[in-house]
Amino acid sequence: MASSSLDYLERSKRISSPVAKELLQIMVEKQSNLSVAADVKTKQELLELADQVGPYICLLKTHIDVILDFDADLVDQLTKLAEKHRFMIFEDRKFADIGNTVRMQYGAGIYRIASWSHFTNCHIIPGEGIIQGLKEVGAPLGRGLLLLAEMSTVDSLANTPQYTAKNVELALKHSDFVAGFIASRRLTDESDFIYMTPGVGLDAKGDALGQQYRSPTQIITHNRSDIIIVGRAIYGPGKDPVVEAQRYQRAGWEAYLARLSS
Ligand code: BMP
Repeated sequence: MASSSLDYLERSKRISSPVAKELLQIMVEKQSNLSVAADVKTKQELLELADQVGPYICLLKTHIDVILDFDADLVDQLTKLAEKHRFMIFEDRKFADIGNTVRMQYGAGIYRIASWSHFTNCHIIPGEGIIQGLKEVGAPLGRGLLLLAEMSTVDSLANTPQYTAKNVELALKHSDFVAGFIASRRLTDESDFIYMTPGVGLDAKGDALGQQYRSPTQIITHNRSDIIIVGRAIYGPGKDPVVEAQRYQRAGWEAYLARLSS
């Protein structure tokens, strides 16, 4: 049976990646396939937003290099909030360099991403070495990698069959570290991976810089992705993050239930 026809609970028992397993368990417990893309600029804003939306999400996605006043205490507090509300953390670093360089960028520097982020991601532009470099740092810590097999923007160069297929090939080869994909749709049933999709919105159709938004129904029910990643639609101007997080949690879960019954 194709893994996308199984429910999240059944998949959590079978999937090989330990972080994907834990994430699927959290999704079932909280009835949430919502990840909030917390693209805010200060430590206080990030912690406040994480605390507000924490009860409704399975995963918090960060761009930690955007934070003006980053310090180690931010990571400690984020980790405490993740435990309090039971969500995981995904630093959307989009590594793209040679293996030797990403090894340093992932494990060291100011951010020491591998020490606190359950998931991170990379482009496979440099070839297999980027996965090998990240794996040397992340695998011993029990972390998981997501490959950017597609992007949500209107003219993304990643959305070509050959490039996406190469992502699948490398994920299958490194399934001891690759937990899943950033993509708009399920890409393979050969092995189970977790699929996360940004560019999701119920109201706007896009932004002025090429972003495109599709509905949770399109992404979860029809495209068989697993997690919707929602940013500005939750905390943008005039939005109440709690109300919107609840709304997207509901929409994402209903889309999942519709998939199971289809
Ligand atoms: P928003 O919902 O506000 O458009 O934010 C989308 C988030 O997802 C951003 O953090 C962006 O970096 C990320 N993202 C994306 O939009 N498209 C992709 O293809 C990959 C991403 O990581």
